[in-house]
Parts: sequence; C-alpha cells; structure tokens
Amino acid sequence: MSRFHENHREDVAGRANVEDTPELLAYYDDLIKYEAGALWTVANKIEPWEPKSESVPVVWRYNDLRAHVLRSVDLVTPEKAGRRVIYLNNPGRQDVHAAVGWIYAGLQVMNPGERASAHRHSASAIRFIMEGTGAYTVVDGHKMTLGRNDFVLTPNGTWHEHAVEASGTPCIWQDGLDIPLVNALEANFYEVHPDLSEPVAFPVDDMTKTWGNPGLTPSGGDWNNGYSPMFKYEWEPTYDALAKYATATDGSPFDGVMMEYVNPTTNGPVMKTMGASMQMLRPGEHTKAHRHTGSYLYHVAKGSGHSIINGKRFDWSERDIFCVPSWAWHEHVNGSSTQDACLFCLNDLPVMRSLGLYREEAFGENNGNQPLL
Ligand code: GTQ
Repeated sequence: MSRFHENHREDVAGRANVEDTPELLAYYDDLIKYEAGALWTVANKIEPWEPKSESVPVVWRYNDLRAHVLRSVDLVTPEKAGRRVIYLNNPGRQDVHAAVGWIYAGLQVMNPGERASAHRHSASAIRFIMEGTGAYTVVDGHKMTLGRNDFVLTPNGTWHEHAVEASGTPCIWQDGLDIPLVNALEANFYEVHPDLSEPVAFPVDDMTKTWGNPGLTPSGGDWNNGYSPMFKYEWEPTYDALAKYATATDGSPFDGVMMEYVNPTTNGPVMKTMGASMQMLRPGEHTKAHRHTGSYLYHVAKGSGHSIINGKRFDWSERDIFCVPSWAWHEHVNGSSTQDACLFCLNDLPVMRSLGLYREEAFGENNGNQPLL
C-alpha cells in the first residue's frame, strides 16, 4: 500500500469496532432524541490517526486568472463591492471560503485613483503586491507605499484602507487572511471606519524606516502589541538577504535557502495567527520531501519550476499561487539551471507552534524524494 493512503488501522484493538445490531440502532435513535450520540459510532472520524486535510493541493495560474481579475474593474466599483476581490477557492473545502486549511486568499485589483474604504476586523491580513505602481495601504495612520513583491501586514484590530495613487497604474495584489480560522473560533468582529477613511498621521513608510534596519532597533523604542511594528517588508532587502545568506549556508534539505519574516521586537512571527517566509531555490535545486502540520499558501515571487505534493507534480511560474495542505508530503524543484526561484509563503505556523500542534516528518524512502503517482 502506498504511503499516501494509510487508512488501514481502523480495526486495530482499542479503536471502535462495534457491529450494528437492531438493538444498537434503536439505541442510537433514542440518543438522537436527546441531542446525544455514542462516541464509538464516530470515534474513527473525529479522532483520525493523523491529520486528514479537507483541502487538496491546487495551483492557481496567474495566466488563467489575471484577465478575469481585470474584468472585475469594469463590472463593479470598490465602493459598491467594498473590496473588489476574486477569492481563491479550494475545491476540497466547500464548507468555508478558504484557499487552504483555515487560510483565505484572494486577488484584489485597483485602478489609479481608486480607494477602498477603511475598516477593521478581528481577522489579520497580509497583502503581497503582484503588479502595478502607486499602490499604498494605510494601517492605523501609517501610510506604506507598495511595490512588486513587497508585503504588508494589517494585523487584527488595526484600521486599514487600500488605494492606488492617481499617477499609478492598475495594481493587483494577493490578500491572505485568517478569516476561516477566526470564524471557526467564532470570534470575528467587523467595523467600517466612521469616516470611511483615516487620516495619514505619520511620515510615509515610517514603520519600515524605524523598525526595518538589520541589527538595529530604535533607541528607547517601545512596542508590545503582539504583532510586528514593521508593517511593510520590501522585496529588495529580502532578496538581498537571501542572496547573502545563500553564500553562507548549505540551506535546508527541504526548503533551500529560507528566511522567516519576523517581528523585530521578538524575533517571532509577524502576527499571532499568520507567519510568512521567503525561500530561494538555487539553480537546479530539487529539495527532499517532508510534511508538517499547518497550511501553506505559496506565491511564486521569482522564477519557475514545480512542486511534488502527495506524489503529484504541480508546475508553477512567476505569480502563480499554490497550496500545500496540512501533513501533505511536498518537495520543490527549481526548473532553471541558471536562475534562482523564490517562493513567498503565507502560513498558520504561529497557530500550530503556539498551541503545541506543530509536527514534522521527513520522507524516509526513495532517497528522500517521492515517487510520482
Ligand atoms: O482588505 O481587509 O480579500 O476584509 C477579504 C476580506 C480583503 C481586507 C479580502 C477583507 C480584506
């Protein structure tokens, strides 16, 4: 039996193995009347031997989606739509709007001169800029200019609004939020700003300029908010850091040269519920397979290649988005022998780690690489 379909232990001693009799069936019917049930009828379902993700691996190809995203500009205004976003739907998850696991994602498009009203919610968000110039986000009065492959946080509870300067070009970015998680926890509040907009109260890009200097922190700087004060992480310093680090490390066998975006005041994840990383796959690199708990949404920031997820090959190129569900085997391949490839990854690792649910395993057969199914 393949390692991908381990489902063979249901009748092991100690697990539910009760055969239905007319008496038992009548008993179950009686329990239903009292809003109750017998655990042994559901035990194998509610307590799986190992995580069984409802989500399936998917690649959302930008080549397919881009024209449809742009079509929405002519069909709805940001004022009417609230957010002009095309969301990514995992075909395995029909109960909630999720791209993978408990993570929501969408592609938002905005024309020059457009603005979406300010709001705040219990869900946390990140935005990863895909194309266009002149985009900016205001978070609690801090205005951040946004360029290609920059990523910006809008942590839970912060007022935020997005816009594109009149002098800019049409912009598309990826939104990623923990909406499904916060809804599952039944803790989501949403509020529209009373003025529909918030004044810019600080110098432009001040948080990145203050908190984003490597090895240096502002003297007397005080921050204790549970999320990173560095709201914006720019692509150029990120790529420079990866390129530098690549000259000093062999990299991870599973992930190549990988760095986590951190809250500079804690060295921990950027927000409590969602983390992010950028990894560089060197020319020709083919990583070993592993699996871990948590849900992972990759965005191809640079280059092209493929990933093998649960034994199936998924090709990707720049701007494609793909997901690795919890406990799915995965390995990555850079398709170029001369250029590096970079994968941005949004994940719920902070949740897994802080709740003590993180677990990881290396693929032990076939020299660490999955046989293709
Ligand atoms: O901008 O906060 O794609 O609240 C979906 C829901 C973006 C946002 C989305 C949201 C936002």
